[in-house]
Order: sequence, then structure tokens, then C-alpha cells
Amino acid sequence: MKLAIFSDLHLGFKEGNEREQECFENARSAFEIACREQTDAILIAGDIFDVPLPSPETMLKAFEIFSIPQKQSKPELKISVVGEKTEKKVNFNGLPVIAIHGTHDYRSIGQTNVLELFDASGYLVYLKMKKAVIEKNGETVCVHGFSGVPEKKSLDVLRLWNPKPVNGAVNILMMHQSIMEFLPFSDEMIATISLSNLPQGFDLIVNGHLHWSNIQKLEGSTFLLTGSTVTTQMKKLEAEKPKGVFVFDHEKKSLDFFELPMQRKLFYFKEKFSSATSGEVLERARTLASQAVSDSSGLPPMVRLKLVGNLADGFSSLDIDFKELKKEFEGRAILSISKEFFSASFKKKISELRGLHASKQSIASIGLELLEKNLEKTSFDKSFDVREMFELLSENKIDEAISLVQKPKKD
Ligand SMILES: [Mn+2]
Repeated sequence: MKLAIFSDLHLGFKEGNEREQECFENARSAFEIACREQTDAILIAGDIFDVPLPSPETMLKAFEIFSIPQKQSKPELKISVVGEKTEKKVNFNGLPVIAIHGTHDYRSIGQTNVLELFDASGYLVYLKMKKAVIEKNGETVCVHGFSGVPEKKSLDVLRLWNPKPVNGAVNILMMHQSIMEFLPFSDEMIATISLSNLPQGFDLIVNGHLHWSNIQKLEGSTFLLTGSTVTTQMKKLEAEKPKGVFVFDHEKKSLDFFELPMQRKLFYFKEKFSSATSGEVLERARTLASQAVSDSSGLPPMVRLKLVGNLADGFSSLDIDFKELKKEFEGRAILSISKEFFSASFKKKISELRGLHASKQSIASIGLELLEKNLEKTSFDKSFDVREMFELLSENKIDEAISLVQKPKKD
């Protein structure tokens, strides 16, 4: 059995913007690759839609795109959806699509989401804490669908659901969550699941949500980040990897990647300046944008310019206006430019810090100085021995510090 896998189509992304067709064109290409590669089913790991309530315009285009696999000849296979206490045989047309919801197309419990609508219309098989059992010529693939849940609760919910691989089948877990190892910092609002928390015994774990693709070998398993089919954020990681479709071969347990044709390229530049004039910054931005334009064919590229550093005396960040530059590249590139230049006062603070560093004061003496400075502003000023107070505080002797405040100064 061959399964096409992709994710995060974000249909409706940038509605009303010059990029509004891109999500649909890329989604169309992804479905066409799945058909061309003669796969037996398509798996989509969430965020089919960009918003929970897509506009009728988006819905119409989505139905047109989802009718592409429906026109394929029906593969010789049987699908049933199995829940904790339920089992339902699925009737489908053409090439079946099996999907979970993500974060963008998620609606609260009790509200109907768009995927349920597409499921009821026979366009896809929607899994929410359920598994799809696919059987073909005596072979079975089980797709366990863990639809997106809020990150803070995701580890708890995953443990509660506790998916178990089915014996004698090739097991795929499909999810849509942040994974700690792929984030630059730790925050339980953003991720609670780490690779080590993932359940054992699955041949392949497919995750949507993060928009760049990646394959990582785990013990006895493969962890696949599908990436999105459309670039939604001009991030460095998204610039490095092309968008596409993975094809999983259940016998070889292999993954092949097929790039989407005609995808808009993203160029990411981080440029550091030192004592630059506003003219020099603008000229460099122009050169980089021109370079991106000449290095791409097809759709005008997205160019992300991150300009940092400091400016020459007498120049301020406010002097640099990219309006003209953006106009100059209209129709040739989509520019997104950010500037982070140190201002004079910020530079002064840095030089003060450098001065402190150069004077080689110990952390304790810097702390004592700060405490003295802060006390000067209070009524406690000079009412007790500051050094003694600092020592008590640094040793966490809070009660003694309080009694020091209460008793008069010795000298
Ligand atoms: Mn997404």
C-alpha cells in the first residue's frame, strides 16, 4: 500500500491578498501528485483550512480541489473507522482522503467543524481520537488520528487516549501538535509533548502543525514532520525546505518526497550593519532583493530581510523608509523587511555595561551598589547597615533581614 501524506493546506490563507490563490494552487498540486504516484489513500495531518469558519468562496474552491481524488478509480480496499466502542464501514469514492483537524480548523466541543461537513459529504474520512483500518489484499494499515488539542493539555490528552498499535498491521499515528524538541524555548502554553513522550510501537508518526518538513528516526519508528503546502510565515526554516508530498510505502516502510511544482520561493536574509548610513542600508536591501528576483523563476519570490546592527552618528532608524523600495519591486517580489538598529541611548547603556565589565566588579559588589542606589530612593535610606542587609538577603535570611530593618543602626 502506498499512502500520500501532506498537511497544513491553510485553504483561505491571505484571502483578498495578492497571494490568495497560492494555498489553492499548492493544495491542487499536492492532490495531483497523490493521484499521479498511484497511492491508495491520502493522509492530511490537520489545518486543511486557515480559519474555523471559511468563507463560501474558500469552501467552493475547497470542494473543487477535494473532487480531484474523487475522480480517480477506486482502489481495491476497505476502510472502517474504529472508536473506543464504535466501528463503522466507510463508503468512499475514488482515492480516499483521511484527515484530522488542526489548530486553525478546530472549533470548540459541541460546535460542528468544517471537517465534519466534508466527512458527511463523502469528501474525507475525519478522525478524532479514532483509527481508520485500511485493508488491501490481506494487508492492513491502521491510521490512528489524534486531532489537534490545546498545547497545554496535549500530553495529558494523549496519555488519556493512549493509542495502541494494532497487531499484524502497519501502524501510523497522525497528530497536529507542537513538539518540544523543535521549538527554540520551553513553554507549556506552546508545547508539552516531547519526542520521548510519543507512544511506542508505531511504524510512522506523522505530525502537522510545524510548517517546515523534517524526518527523524526514533527507536523502532520514524517521526515525520510533513511541513505545510503553503508558506505562511517568512521563517528561516521554511526558506530552507521546499514544500511537497511524502509517499509512504507500507512494505518498505520508506518515505519518498515529491516537491510541489511552481511553488513560490522564499529567500531569508539576515544582514548586520555597523555605523551604516540610511542610504547604505537601503542600497544593501535593494541588492539582496534583486539577487532573490534573479535567482527565482515562476511566481515572484517572497524576500524576508532582517536588518540589524547600528547606524552611523546622526542617523536614526526612523530615517530608513522602505516604502519606495517595496513599490520598486511590486509585481517582481513580495518584500517583508524588519529593522532593529540600536539607538544612541541603547548604545550608551551597553557602553555602561561594558564599563562595569571592564572595571571587573564582582557580581556581589554590583548587587550591593544597586541595593544602595535603590535604598536612596526610599525612607529606609541609611536607617540600617546596607552591607549587612545585602549579606543577609544574599544568604536568603529573610527573617533576620526584617529584624535588621526594625532595629536602629548600631554606630
Ligand atoms: Mn498550520
